[in-house]
Amino acid sequence: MLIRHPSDILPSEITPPEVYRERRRFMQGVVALAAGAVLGAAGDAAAGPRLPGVRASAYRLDEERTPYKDVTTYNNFYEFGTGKGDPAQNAGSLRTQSWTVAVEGEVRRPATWDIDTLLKLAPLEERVYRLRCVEGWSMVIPWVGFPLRELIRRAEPTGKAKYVEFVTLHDPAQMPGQRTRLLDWPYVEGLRLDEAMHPLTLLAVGLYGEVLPKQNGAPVRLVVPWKYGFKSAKSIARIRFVEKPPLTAWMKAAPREYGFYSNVNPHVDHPRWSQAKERRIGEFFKRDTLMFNGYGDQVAQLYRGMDLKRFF
Ligand SMILES: Nc1nc2c(c(=O)[nH]1)N[C@H]1C(S)=C(S)[C@@H](COP(=O)(O)O)O[C@H]1N2
Ligand SMILES: [Mo]
Repeated sequence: MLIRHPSDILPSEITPPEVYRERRRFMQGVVALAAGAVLGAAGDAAAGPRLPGVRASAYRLDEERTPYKDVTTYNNFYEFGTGKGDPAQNAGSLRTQSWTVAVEGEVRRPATWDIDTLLKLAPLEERVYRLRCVEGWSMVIPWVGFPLRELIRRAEPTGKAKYVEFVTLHDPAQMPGQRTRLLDWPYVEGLRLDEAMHPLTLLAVGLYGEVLPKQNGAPVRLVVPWKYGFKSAKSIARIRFVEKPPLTAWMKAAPREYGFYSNVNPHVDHPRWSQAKERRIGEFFKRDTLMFNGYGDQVAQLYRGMDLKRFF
């Protein structure tokens, strides 16, 4: 993120809004999912173990899904290197077996979830979301997971819980990037409690119907589709409920460039580049970046009365 500069701006394209109201397509999707035919139909060569019992959801987009190949070979995961191809190349050293997620802090029921129990915490659904990286590229990814609020509900936050902190595994033996001083490890992200409770906020355990590839943040990662991609912390080991806004890894590294909120906003430029447009991976022409990444109808009310230039 600190290194790459998005290039020139090209004429706009009009991005269609979400069409999950489009009942017909939705039903087609349900049938396709039930038949397990979605991957074949998309021509995507998914490689990993399938996740059983994944339901279709109403979260669908009338936009082409980014091919599996691109989703799993063009990544940001600095624990495994800064090149886009590095995570796919190097994440093999991550051990995702016997993984646990500690839920702690201002909760009545702190717990340590092992990954198998976590997978059964709520029904798994497929949700197709846009992902907009702060660097100026975007993808459309069919995640598999469940709303984070399902986990939060079970943890029973106390009245003091105002924010949620997400902490990636810290183990330089498994994550070679953590032997560098690129960031102040471990990777930390945060949300306001109401953002974390929002129905769009997903705890993802898979994509394209299969177990999450390591380079995409196995075994469990956050997906917050209306915020820049870096808010969606990968390979989460801790979820901590706190009173004060967490100091995130990117805020520590470059406080002028990365704020706590980091909502996708075409009207608030990064100090070093415009955020008005984006390049969808696989496309040639840039398209307009949408306010809240196109999820404004669902999330704008979270920020009513806030100056989003100040709270960037
Ligand atoms: N732990 C960790 N999480 C991370 C990152 C990272 O470097 N480390 N990169 C972020 C960034 S900048 C983006 S755009 C997304 C990319 O997710 P993807 O590779 O699955 O598309 O992951 C985010 N989560
Ligand atoms: Mo990003």
